[in-house]
Amino acid sequence: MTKKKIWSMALALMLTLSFMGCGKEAEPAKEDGILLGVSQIGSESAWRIGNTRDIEEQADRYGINLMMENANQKQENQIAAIRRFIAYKVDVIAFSPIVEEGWDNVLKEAKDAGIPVILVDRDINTAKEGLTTCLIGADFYKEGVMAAEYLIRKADALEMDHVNIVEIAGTENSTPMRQRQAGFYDTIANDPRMTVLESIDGDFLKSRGAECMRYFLETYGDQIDAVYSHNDEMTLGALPEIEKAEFVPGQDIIIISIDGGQEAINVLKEGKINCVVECTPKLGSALMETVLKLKNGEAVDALIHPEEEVFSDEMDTSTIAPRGY
Ligand code: GYE
Repeated sequence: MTKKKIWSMALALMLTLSFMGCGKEAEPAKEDGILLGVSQIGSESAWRIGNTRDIEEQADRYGINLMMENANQKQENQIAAIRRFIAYKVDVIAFSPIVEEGWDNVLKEAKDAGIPVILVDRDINTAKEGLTTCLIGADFYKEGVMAAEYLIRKADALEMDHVNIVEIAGTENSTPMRQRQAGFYDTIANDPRMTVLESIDGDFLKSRGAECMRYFLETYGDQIDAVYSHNDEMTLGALPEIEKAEFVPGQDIIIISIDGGQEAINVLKEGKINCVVECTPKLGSALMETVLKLKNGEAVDALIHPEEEVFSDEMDTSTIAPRGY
């Protein structure tokens, strides 16, 4: 082999390797000795389970030691977990507040102990300044807007002159419930065809989604044109009830969901759900980056929203990539 040929082969190999590297996420440097305490809400949905898994995987990837506690849907368990993290002197605390109110005392304790707190996924409502450092989570208001915009387009396409909506809402007083509702209501307010017949708290649970839907069907029967459900689990609970009542979901009743987990996307592909607004649970790497910055005394962004899209029967659903949750 000539020298020239060896050089050109080596060059080709280097180029191939560098291109192969392009598609991969760069591995972060492993940290040593950082302890992060995370209080997770529970395991109510595929979203939540995916979020827990992502935080565990990313902590591992960054070499951050994780103390993760599952509060089983109870605020008092989250408060107790945060108190344990303070007693344990973790470096940083992160938590997804189940509801917005009632955190001032425990967060003041964290502040007095000099431990920075990151809000993950959901926000809090407080009059006190400086209890938390930042929020890493979805723009729920925008999700509500996108859900309503889809419904308006669908009503146009079907030439409907009025649309009666029933709403299965997420956990009362939680940020996604409040903002998904506000974004949706503000957007349909401009369209005189739209009426919300009733909204009920389905607590983001499949069983509650089924109960709410049974009640709606008994109360409003064939008046219902559309279901707006704040998460996939409640939607998946509602669909069999609609079928039992002999309506065809996706045809007789327009179904709109939020999250975009694999199971809901499969049902979208079958045509029983019309639209799923994405809410990504993959907040782990942004969380770990923020933990490192706080540990190093660097400034952090007050608000980090991931990019999200809409999946619907307006598109070729066969092109939707596997969702991973
Ligand atoms: O939509 C739902 C859940 O806070 C964004 O919580 C999250 C919501 C999500 O369990 O499925």
